[in-house]
Amino acid sequence: MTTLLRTPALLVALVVATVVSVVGYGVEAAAGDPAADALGPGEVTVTLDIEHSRFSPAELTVRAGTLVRFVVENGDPIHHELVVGPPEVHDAHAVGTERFHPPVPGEVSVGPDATAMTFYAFDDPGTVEFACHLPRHYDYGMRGAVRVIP
Ligand SMILES: [Cu+2]
Repeated sequence: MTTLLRTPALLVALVVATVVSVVGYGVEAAAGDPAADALGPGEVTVTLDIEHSRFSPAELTVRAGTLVRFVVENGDPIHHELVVGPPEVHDAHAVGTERFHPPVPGEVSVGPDATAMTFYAFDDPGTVEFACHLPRHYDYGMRGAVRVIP
């Protein structure tokens, strides 16, 4: 098993398969323990699909101490971005004029029909918002939340 996990593509496939099965299970377990569908701790990969200016999934639960590798797959023919962080980060971007982002953890621009990636460490319990702050996208509903549980 250890040898197999050294193959990055296989590791990603395993993580994606795990996420899919966890999400599938989460529907049935929604009324139960919130920790049942939580990801982490450690490093996990989450694929965020963008379709019609919406993130999917729009809600995630991770355990404190999880480093999430966000793979953002933009299925729209327009630019989007993913900004993950505390309220002050979103406030700055909401009034900002940056259309493209340099590689800052938790912030990435993604072109039409393109895929981009960023990492974000969820260290403390709470709720961390993610969003696209291109003009009018946030108000349209292009946002989501990561619930961080102990
Ligand atoms: Cu957008």
